[in-house]
Amino acid sequence: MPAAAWTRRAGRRTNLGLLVLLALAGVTGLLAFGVGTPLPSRVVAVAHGAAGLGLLLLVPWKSVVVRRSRARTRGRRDPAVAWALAGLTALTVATGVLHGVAGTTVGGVGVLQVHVAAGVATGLLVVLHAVGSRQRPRRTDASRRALLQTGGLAAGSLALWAGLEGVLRLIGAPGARRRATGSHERGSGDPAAMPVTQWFTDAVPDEPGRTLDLVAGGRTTALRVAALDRGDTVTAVLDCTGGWYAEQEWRGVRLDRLLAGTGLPPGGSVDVVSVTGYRRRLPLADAGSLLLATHCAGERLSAGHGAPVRLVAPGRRGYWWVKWVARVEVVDAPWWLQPPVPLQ
Ligand code: HEM
Ligand SMILES: Nc1nc2c(c(=O)[nH]1)N[C@H]1C(S)=C(S)[C@@H](COP(=O)(O)O)O[C@H]1N2
Ligand SMILES: [Mo]
Repeated sequence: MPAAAWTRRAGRRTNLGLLVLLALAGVTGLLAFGVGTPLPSRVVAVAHGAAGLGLLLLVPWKSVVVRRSRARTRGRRDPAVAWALAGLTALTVATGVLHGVAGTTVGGVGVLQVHVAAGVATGLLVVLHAVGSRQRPRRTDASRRALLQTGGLAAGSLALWAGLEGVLRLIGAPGARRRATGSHERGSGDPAAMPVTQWFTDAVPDEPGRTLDLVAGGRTTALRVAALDRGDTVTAVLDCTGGWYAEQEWRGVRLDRLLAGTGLPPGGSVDVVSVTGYRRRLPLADAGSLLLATHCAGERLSAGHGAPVRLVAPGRRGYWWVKWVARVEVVDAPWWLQPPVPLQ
């Protein structure tokens, strides 16, 4: 079958377009885990959605490229990586959209977890595939036509994203009420209905701690947990990278109040360490907005939600909200000197 007239230009630039969109989707996907405040979250989520959906626009051209390449290299090139890449990309886009439309789990499977795993695998295969079929840039890539094509692809991708959002609103899908991060609401004001989630391999400890070690200025003070309920409250959204969020009223003690008078190093950080070993390091400059919480919605924390005390880190994604806190230590090292996400 001859290629339709409008796909005649399928070729090298189709591949470059796919590569750029995949790279953009990959980078913004990873960035999505790093941002939690409304505006940056929105910008990242829109760019991510548009880049991912934009891949679909290039499918007609790519299928022509594939047909030509098969005719040319019949039997000489093992297409296994290429087809695995196509399958994983389709799975990634499908689960991304499914999460947007339907919610966080389908049949007990976390849709976003599958999406992220497929996305990361896609990224690895793209590298393998692109190294095997390198496309050299040419002078004409900066031509007027190429610029128009790029602009058209960008506009089409954004239009596809906006169209999907419009459809969600029209049909009243749960996804129409997603937060800027893309997360769905679960159990706001009702901690019992809020999911209990662990980042990776961590588990609810059998023995919750009874004291919290405060290490600052070369001294360690063991604080009884009861002494941490000082009536400081904050209403904040816990937004898990698994794709759900809940707004709660948290109560306990603000970190700057807890640390007052301990002699804080300028530019220093604070390590918040769980009894399980799970830990995060945050800038001391943020202490005024951080809370060590013993209560949620007026009730003592449940074991799953971090009893007896957990960190509340407004504007940060859920993996910063260390549960079962056993130690708070002021350190000189910068906060970014740590793995970008927890390892357990
Ligand atoms: C290159 C691979 C990837 C592609 C093609 C892709 C594509 C997509 C698509 C099409 C959506 C739906 C957008 C929408 O409904 O507006 C989506 C959503 C999402 N993706 Fe990806 N993605 C990729 C990798 C990743 C990675 C590696 C992560 C995280 C580490 C990630 C995180 C997310 C999140 C959080 C959402 C939900 C955003 C929302 O609902 O607005 N993605 N992705
Ligand atoms: N010690 C510890 N704290 C943790 C985690 C963990 O695995 N271990 N998971 C984090 C993640 S990813 C999220 S989303 C929240 C979930 O809090 P919840 O279980 O109370 O809903 O806790 C955070 N605190
Ligand atoms: Mo999470």
